Amino acid sequence: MDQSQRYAALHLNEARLIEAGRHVLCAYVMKPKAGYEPIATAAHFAAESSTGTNVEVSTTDDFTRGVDALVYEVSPLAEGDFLMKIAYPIELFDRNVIDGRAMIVSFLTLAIGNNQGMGDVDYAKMHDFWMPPALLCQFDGPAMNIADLWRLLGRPQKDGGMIVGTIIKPKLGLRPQPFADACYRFWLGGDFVKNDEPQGNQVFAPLRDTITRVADAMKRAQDETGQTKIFSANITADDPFEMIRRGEIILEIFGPDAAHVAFLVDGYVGGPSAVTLARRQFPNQFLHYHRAGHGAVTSRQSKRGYTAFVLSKMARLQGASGLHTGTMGFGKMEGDAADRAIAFMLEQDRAQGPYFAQEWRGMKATTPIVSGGMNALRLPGFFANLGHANVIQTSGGGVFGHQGGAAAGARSLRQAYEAWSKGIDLVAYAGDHPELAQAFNSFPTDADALYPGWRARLGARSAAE
Ligand code: CAP
Ligand code: MG
Repeated sequence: MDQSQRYAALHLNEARLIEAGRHVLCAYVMKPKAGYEPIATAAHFAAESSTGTNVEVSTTDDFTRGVDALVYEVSPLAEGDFLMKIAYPIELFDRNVIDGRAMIVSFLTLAIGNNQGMGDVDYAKMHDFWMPPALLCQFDGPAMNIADLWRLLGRPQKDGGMIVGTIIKPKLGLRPQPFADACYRFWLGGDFVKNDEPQGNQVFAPLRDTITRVADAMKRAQDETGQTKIFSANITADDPFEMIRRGEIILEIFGPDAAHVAFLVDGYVGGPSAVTLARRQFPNQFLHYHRAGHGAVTSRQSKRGYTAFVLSKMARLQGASGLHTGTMGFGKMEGDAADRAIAFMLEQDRAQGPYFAQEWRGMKATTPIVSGGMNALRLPGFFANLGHANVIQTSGGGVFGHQGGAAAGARSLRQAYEAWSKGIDLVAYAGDHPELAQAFNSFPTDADALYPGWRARLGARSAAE
């Protein structure tokens, strides 16, 4: 059934829709299945994503029609794809009974819901969306971000610079004491330690035992260095009550150092409920959104779902204090330099997306967390691309694969940040910073690729390190 008469409104003007602010606008790249007409397919997509189904139903009334999602653009792209833009009336979106606030699950259920498996759509992937002020203000947004961590670390609240972080590796398999020892050793040189995304309450590392030893390691490292240290503890679980209990246990164990604890949530696999639970149950803890698994839908190889850019906008709306934003082609995960647009969308009050400019109207920024195959050698290129270093950077292999051990690995990251901040060539800076010099020897393949001739320039020193 062709529903374009009802659900296609190609006369609508986007600028006017934005000015009116009564619709969420979504941009998709869509391909109709062979034999299906693009506008009719788009109209069916909008119907299934709002007030319709595949046939007219007798119960539809004028009010229903008044909240139809409307396709307002269908433009041909390459290879049979179409840019499809849909305007969703804000009335469609579900609101909490407890406080009237908006929710991401409703946004996803409509805008990336049944429409992901329709018989007439080969694929459709959301590349951007625009949230109007009337609904934007109904999302929690972040309670805290990097500024709160800089305050803890005694740094300026603005441009406080890179927070030197690590992920305890191996990803799994450390019992409580070796885990705590790894934390302690890193904290002698670094600021921020996180659980790796699957670490929690494994039988060989019970959470209470591990966290007790980590809290002790934090105390000793703080005493030894005179500096505040931070731990990002994974509280992700299927059961929300388990998540709450884990958070409570962790804060209780850290006691006077509880303010130095962030809560890590695997936000993609845990889903929006897990993110909002952490945001609302523990508003005084930095909410560390790890996105493990997101590649299933965000990868460039996936033509369905939504992009990493869209994931990031949803994370800020939900209140992530920090979000993994990838390494923009400088690390081991998928991504490229243009992904800096994700960081800008998270940290600025107005940023341009692929299709929409978004005003955040004072909603707190979400801090980019940079992770994935990084080490000291890769940092300068990353910062040059991003244009700043006000991020949390976590290197696992880049620290625990450093020849000098974890503390030296941490120092090499900080030295790389210092060199970049001062505009000093990394090899030159390594000349009088031994831990950085050791990083060249620890990661020679990267060194050769990024700094040709480094061996001669570092001289005997690098060989002896
Ligand atoms: C990095 C990491 C991160 C991924 C996440 C890992 O370890 O801990 O979880 O980088 O990717 O498990 O691989 P390394 P992203 O530093 O040892 O690579 O930040 O892109 O979501
Ligand atoms: Mg990890």
